[in-house]
Amino acid sequence: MTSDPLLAPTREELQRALEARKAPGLLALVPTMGALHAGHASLMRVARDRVWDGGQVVASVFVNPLQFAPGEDLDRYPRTLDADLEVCAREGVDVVFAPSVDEVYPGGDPQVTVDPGPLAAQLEGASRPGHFAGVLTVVATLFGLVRPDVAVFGQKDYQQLALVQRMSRDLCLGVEVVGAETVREADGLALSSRNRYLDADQRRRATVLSRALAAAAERAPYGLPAARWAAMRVLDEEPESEVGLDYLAIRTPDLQVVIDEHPAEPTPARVLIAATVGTTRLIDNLPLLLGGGRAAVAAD
Ligand code: PAJ
Repeated sequence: MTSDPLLAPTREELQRALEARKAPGLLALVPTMGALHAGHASLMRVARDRVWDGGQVVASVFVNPLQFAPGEDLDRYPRTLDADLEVCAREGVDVVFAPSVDEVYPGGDPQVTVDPGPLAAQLEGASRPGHFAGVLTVVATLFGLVRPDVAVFGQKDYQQLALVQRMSRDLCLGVEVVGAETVREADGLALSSRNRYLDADQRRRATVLSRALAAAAERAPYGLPAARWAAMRVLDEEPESEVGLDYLAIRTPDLQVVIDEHPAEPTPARVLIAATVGTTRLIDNLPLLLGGGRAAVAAD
């Protein structure tokens, strides 16, 4: 049923590919930096389901220099286009936009960029200044080039998802931003292109992130301190020399508000974690229902 996607390395070829396959249905975009894994593939399936038969799915594969700080892994970030095209073909992607840096930023770094606002200075942004300005600038550029109706992002990068949703809303870009569930290894580790930097010992320890989040989610009905304490107990089992906690945060689902009181009613929230395992920085998050006590647990 599936055929090979059209590969478009330039803006012109992208436009031609979109024209050639012009369909009456919706157009969905899945932006990626390549090195595609089952997490990315799941986004393509969500996109396919969202546009259904009449529509088309575009995936972009572009390692965006603007979102990497000096000293980060821009140079060693894995580039695996042939394997990526196979994943896209399997998932029924219609067009793969895989441009060079010059193609996306023809005049060098853009003069006008997206200011991602106050949320971008917090959580991930606190240790990666400029990161979200780079992300939102390339996402806005991709939205301009592809003009999708729908764009699919992973909940794995929850703050990125929240900021892209906010950008589309605040700047009236007209793109529906859909968040897809995190795909995990059997032991709970969230799939990430950066997991390949972990050696065997670090790979074993890396499950501490998802275990800490699961512990927090399990204790969340008993309130904020119980949730935090449960997560910290899991983290404390790992030596600080091997696992360095950056943050463990509990916020409202839109990430705008830090929750610091025990809610009387069961209240949806998000728990987010960032930690460095060896030299690799990993992030993860889970939804949780905070407060409500034993009744909330029993009702589950
Ligand atoms: P990248 O890290 O390649 O991720 C592309 C998309 O895949 C993101 O929306 C991310 O949240 C999602 N993703 C990654 N791991 C996932 C997992 N385990 N389960 C579900 N989805 C997962 O995020 C970026 O690229 C870039 O910042 C980008 C948005 C492309 C802008 O350059």
